[in-house]
Amino acid sequence: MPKFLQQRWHGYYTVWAFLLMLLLVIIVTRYNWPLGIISLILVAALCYLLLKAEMRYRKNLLEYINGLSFRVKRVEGEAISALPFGIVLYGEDKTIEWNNRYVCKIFGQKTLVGDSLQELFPSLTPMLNEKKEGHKDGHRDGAKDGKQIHTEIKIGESYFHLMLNPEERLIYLYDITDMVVLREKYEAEKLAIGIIMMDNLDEAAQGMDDQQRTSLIARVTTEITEWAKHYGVYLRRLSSDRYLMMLNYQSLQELEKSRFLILDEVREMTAELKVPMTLSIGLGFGAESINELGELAQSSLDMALGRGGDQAAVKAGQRLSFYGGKSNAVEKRTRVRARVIAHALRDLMQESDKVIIMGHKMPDMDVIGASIGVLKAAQMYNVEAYVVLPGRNPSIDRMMDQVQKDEKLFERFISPEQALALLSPHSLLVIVDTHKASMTMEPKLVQNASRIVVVDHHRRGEEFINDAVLVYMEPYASSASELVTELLQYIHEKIQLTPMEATMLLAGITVDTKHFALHTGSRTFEAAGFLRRSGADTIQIQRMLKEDLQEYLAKSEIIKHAKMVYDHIALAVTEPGTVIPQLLIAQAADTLLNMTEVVASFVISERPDGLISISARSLGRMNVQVVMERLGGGGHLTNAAVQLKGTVEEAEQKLLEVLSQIEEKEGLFE
Ligand SMILES: [Mn+2]
Repeated sequence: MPKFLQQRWHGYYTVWAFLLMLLLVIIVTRYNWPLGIISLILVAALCYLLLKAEMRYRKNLLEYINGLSFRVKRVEGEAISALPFGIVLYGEDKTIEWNNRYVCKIFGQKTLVGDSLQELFPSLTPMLNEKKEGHKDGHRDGAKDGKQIHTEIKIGESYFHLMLNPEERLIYLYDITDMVVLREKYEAEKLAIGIIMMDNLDEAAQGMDDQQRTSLIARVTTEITEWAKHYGVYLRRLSSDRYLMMLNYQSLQELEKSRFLILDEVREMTAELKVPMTLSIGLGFGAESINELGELAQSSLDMALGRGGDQAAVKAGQRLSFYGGKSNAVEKRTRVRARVIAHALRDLMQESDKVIIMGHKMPDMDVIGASIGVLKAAQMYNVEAYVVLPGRNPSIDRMMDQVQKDEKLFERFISPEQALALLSPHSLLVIVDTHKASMTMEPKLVQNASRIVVVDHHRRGEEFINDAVLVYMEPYASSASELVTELLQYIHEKIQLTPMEATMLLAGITVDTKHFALHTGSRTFEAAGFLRRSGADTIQIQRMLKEDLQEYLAKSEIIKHAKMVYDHIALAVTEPGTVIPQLLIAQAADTLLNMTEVVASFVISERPDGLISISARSLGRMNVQVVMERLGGGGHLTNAAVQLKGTVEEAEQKLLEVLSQIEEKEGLFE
């Protein structure tokens, strides 16, 4: 019996009362002894009765408490085994030692004792092993909250919240099926907004009369409407070539699973009608507000268009995925955009105190050619202009030798440090041949510049210079030099290129098109024609492109290791330890494309900086950009690359895995 019960409030007072009574009896005895004896007997009797009552009380209390704790114990056992959540105790060897009835019900077995924990909860295995290591470190002082493992598991059709206390080797299972079902329903019903755009309606419908145009739009619309109905998408026309899509997440997932078949359907259907037309789709999901969702959809559409159209871009929170994009960008026949951009660029240049031109790291002839073109444009308006060039590399060495002969031109080339010093708040930074800040020669210039212009022909990647004031990105174009050549024709009516400038621009086009073999559209030839008229020297370009015997031998060494995979893909992996400059790796991939049957080529080798480089090239029937993006790289539909850490064998392994994934899901070739 607890002490406080033994010392109940009247305990000591009773003793004092008896002592007082005894004192009174003594006093009474002194005056009248017979009365004293009687009162003594009475006091003794009272004391005896009181003691007896006290004893009886204690006995009853004890009996009562014993009975109560017995009942509590009995109910406790009953309750734990009948609790509406599962309890499992397991031993050191990870087998189950005890479980309550509820757990049996979950698994539909009579008892689980003796079963292995790993078998019952396979998803728990890694966490259990992790904890084991924690044990060795000597954290044995009780289960702190941080040490408990919380996870969600699915058993049969039900979902459970699993709480594991490794110190006590105890698992609790709460049924959260209702919550999960509700959550899934909520997720599935979340809104996604999208925009569909017919990429080239104006071009395709050129030369058609109203009736033909209307019937073309009607056919495409029918196709899109049926597709939308099938996937539960609400569709509304915004303008003659744009539609608004509203759908829930579940439909979005199904669309992504189908890999946006509508893109292929429309492309094939219109190709049959001899008016090749493609769609671009931008979808946004997972934003906080509907406004943001609309913005996401628009920026996804911009991405899809920026990458050449004929594809769908889905932005779901942080995730960005692309689907389709199997055809090469369609060349636009109108040059309206070139003129508009040229005029905007002219105005920007005239408002600036300086123009600083910068290309991508490891500049190639396209960068130098385009830079010299932009330089010329600035000079036409007497604006001070400079080209950033941190140093030379083998691919521009012979070109720069030529530039050096022209002193006035050569003094315009400055180092990134000089450029940073020259940059003022009124300067204009023109970035050519790339649209990624991290890829530029000096990213600090991008950070510091207040006004940026981007002129690029690469498909738009996720990283993008967002605050550029003017963006001229045309993935159909062969090269930045081609785009700059077009701009030059509109930027000043009396433009007169020197033969040197024309040669440099033409060299840029020649290199990026592999002598007018790849990505060459009618506008490429038009640009080349303009440059040739301005005195471009093709023999000199040939001299700049001449190869070094040692380089040729190194390239042959790579090509010697080539083998064919998936019938049409040439894959060359150099021997481990062979170090080859990036430029040669890329050139070897180019060369492999010349072989019969080859549709795409991949070259894997170690670079001088220790990284493993994969260069990928394609003739257009396969999208190597997607392959490289999955490995963390990027580029173009026909020209992409990635740098990896590790060994060449590992890189080859990773590449083959990605190829087999793509082959399984959507097929490698168009
Ligand atoms: Mn280029």
